Amino acid sequence: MLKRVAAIYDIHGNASALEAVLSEIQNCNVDAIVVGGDLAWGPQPALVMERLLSLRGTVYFIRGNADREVAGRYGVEQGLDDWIAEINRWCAERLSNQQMEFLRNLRESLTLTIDGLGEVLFVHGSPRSDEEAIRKDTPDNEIAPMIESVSQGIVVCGHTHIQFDRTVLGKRIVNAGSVGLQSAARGACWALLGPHVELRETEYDYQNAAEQIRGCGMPMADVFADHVLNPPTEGP
Ligand SMILES: [Mn+2]
Repeated sequence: MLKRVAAIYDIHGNASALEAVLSEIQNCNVDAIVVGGDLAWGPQPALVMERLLSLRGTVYFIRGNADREVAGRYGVEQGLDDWIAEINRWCAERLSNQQMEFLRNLRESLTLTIDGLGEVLFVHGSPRSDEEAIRKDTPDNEIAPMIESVSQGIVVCGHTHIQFDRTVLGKRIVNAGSVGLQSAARGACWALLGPHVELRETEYDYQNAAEQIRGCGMPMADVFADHVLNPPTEGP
């Protein structure tokens, strides 16, 4: 039984946001960290992968759609939009073979038993897909088929980059939000689990992060930098 677990989702290659969250987690006395997918796709892919893979302690990783897309070198032929494919290619070129292999072998989901919460299922999008969105306002009847085969009492997800904590048909669904590409929040968002569910938002130096992002060489880096400085109110 784990006492406390940090869930960090959708880092999206934002090394400054990741660093801020990791240092806050250091003060939270956690037994484990769950990295909820969409790690590298973004402005600082190699830096973020190096940092994540050098973490000490118990760290679990699950796969996001963007990890699958980067690791598989997806392009427009696989259905990606032009600009997503361009960034995808740029990210894949920056990762080592070992980092690409790591992304390729990620598991899709994970179950942990956490003090005060019981069995918690971690997924990226929904329990049946790494790219299916569950939002704060997704109608219960649309969520029902996504969770019908879930036995765990709590589902932790991400992918839509906005935090929430709601109960649908007796199942608690927690969206951890996004560490690196958050919407409807300024800081880096994540969740602290056990014995309660705490939705957290960690401040970081947005100006400095935006400058680093502008200088990273990624296609559309300015758009990412502007996102950090002025997060949109709507998620992707
Ligand atoms: Mn995603």
